[in-house]
Order: sequence, then structure tokens, then C-alpha cells
Amino acid sequence: MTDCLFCKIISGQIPSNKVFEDELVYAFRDINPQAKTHVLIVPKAHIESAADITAENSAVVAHIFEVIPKIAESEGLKNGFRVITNSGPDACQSVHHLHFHLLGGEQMSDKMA
Ligand code: DGP
Repeated sequence: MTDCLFCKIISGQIPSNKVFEDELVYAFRDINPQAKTHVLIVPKAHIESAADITAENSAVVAHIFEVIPKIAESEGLKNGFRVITNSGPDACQSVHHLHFHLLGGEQMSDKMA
């Protein structure tokens, strides 16, 4: 996906503030944080959105959810955190490479929409 912003971030073509990386996953700070801590966690493989998760590619999603508690711990999110993925126009997905927002570090609203 040569024209994908997050593919370019993963490859290092576009700089980012890296938080975590392994063979399957890249995590970096959101450019426009919506909480004191706001990390984006993305699969290195290009998947458009949560609507495109299938039996063939879902292992990386399970892996992301194993990585999330590690990042939460390293970010000091002892009091909890929120994980969000936006899929499609109704959810205002703006970057079409599957990503999970990890938000925390402060009390958040009880409203999610
Ligand atoms: P979403 O709206 O769910 O597709 O979230 C996309 C997020 O990506 C949004 O919170 C802002 C973030 N973002 C957009 N461009 C960049 C960038 O160039 N660098 C970083 N670190 N984050 C970006």
C-alpha cells in the first residue's frame, strides 16, 4: 500500500514517535492526542479497517490485544484505559489502515459517541 499514511509511518518514510514495535505490530503517539496518553496501535500488514478483519488476518488483531496491556503498563495507565477503533464514514475513520486508539492517563467521559 504505497499511498497509505500508516504504511509510510511503519516503514519510516514518515517520522513518528514510536512507543512499541515487534514483527507484527507498530505503535506510536497520535499527532493530535485526545487524552493525556493517546497511542495508535497498528498491524504492519495493511488491513483497511475493522470491517476487513477475517479468519485469515485476525491473528494479528489478537496479537494487538496481547500487546495493549504491555503498552498500557509501560505508559503507566494503572487506573484504566480505553481502546477504540473507527471503521468507515459513520465512525469518522480518517486513515484507512486498521488502528486501535489507546487512550488514558486521565478520567475520560462515560460517553463514547
Ligand atoms: P481515525 O480518525 O480513527 O482514522 O484516526 C486517525 C488518527 O491518526 C487521528 O487520531 C490522527 C492520527 N494521525 C493522522 N495523521 C498522523 C500522522 O501523520 N502522524 C501521527 N502520529 N498520527 C496521525
